[in-house]
Amino acid sequence: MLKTALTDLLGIEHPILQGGMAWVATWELVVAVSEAGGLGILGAGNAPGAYVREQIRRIKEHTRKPYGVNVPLFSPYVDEVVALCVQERVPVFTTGAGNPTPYIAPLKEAGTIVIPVVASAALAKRLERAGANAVIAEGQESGGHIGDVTTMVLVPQVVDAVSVPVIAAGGFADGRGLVAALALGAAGIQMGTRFICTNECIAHENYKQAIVRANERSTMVTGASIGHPVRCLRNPMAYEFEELEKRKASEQEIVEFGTGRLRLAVLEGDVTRGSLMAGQVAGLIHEIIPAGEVVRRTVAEAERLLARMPSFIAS
Ligand code: TUI
Repeated sequence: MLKTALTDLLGIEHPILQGGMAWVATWELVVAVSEAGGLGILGAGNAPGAYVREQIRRIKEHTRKPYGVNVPLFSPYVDEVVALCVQERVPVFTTGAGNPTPYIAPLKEAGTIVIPVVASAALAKRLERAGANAVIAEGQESGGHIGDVTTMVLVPQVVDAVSVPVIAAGGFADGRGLVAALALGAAGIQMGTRFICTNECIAHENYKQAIVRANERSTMVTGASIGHPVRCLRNPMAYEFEELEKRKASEQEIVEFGTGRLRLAVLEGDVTRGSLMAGQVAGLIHEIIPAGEVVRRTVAEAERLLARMPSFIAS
């Protein structure tokens, strides 16, 4: 067992969070991760409150363990989703892609632990002052919407900037990564891409297999020109997106081109026209296994490595 400030804060057994991925992180995955002793996080994405409420109902039916809900702050339904998470007394709330300051106080008053994703030490500091209980420092290796600093340099700088627990994200898929994160001063890790390739994840088999086939150079970033950089696997959709950006198509044209692409990949398995959001760590993922197995293997490997560490000190 690994005990950190994160396992203490959340009342979980292992310092592992499952990223709240839009369309991908549904109640099935959340329940599997939380039941295994990590923290499963529902991806609200751009979904309306009614969808999120139904998903929370399913989670509560299937587990008594802590779980979380994630909302990207560009969702048109943020206010409605925050309000229902307050009503439902959701244990943990994480945010992405923006500054969640206005939402922190109402959530905390309902007893919810608030953990924003940050891509800079400056925002981490501001959000600690605004009351965040912990922060997730996410590097540019991640899949989906990203910042521009790598995990390796972001995590220790966020650790130095705040006193709340820091969770490292971006580039993690196994126990080696967990040990590295702890060495950088983090209290745990969040994994996204690794959890897509699990039996409980509802993503289409084609999406999972595309990740299994990928190597460390298989991703690219689309959308940077419109201020919405998204890392995804290279495919015809991503190259066409890149062409639009190169010929300086209007923002409206680019947004219209990108809309609905994630759903196409996740639900329909369209690996040509869909956006296969994934992190650079895709190259480390070689098989589809149960989500609980991801949690158990990651912790077991980290424990083995940590036990070996003292042998590196020369006497
Ligand atoms: O949120 C994410 N990743 C996401 S959200 C998402 S949803 C979606 N996107 C496209 C189509 C359909 C659905 C996909 N991927 N990660 C968390 C994250 N947050 N990464 C980086 C940031 C971030 C960046 C800048 C957080 C704060 C920030 O601050 C800027 C500011 O506003 O101060």
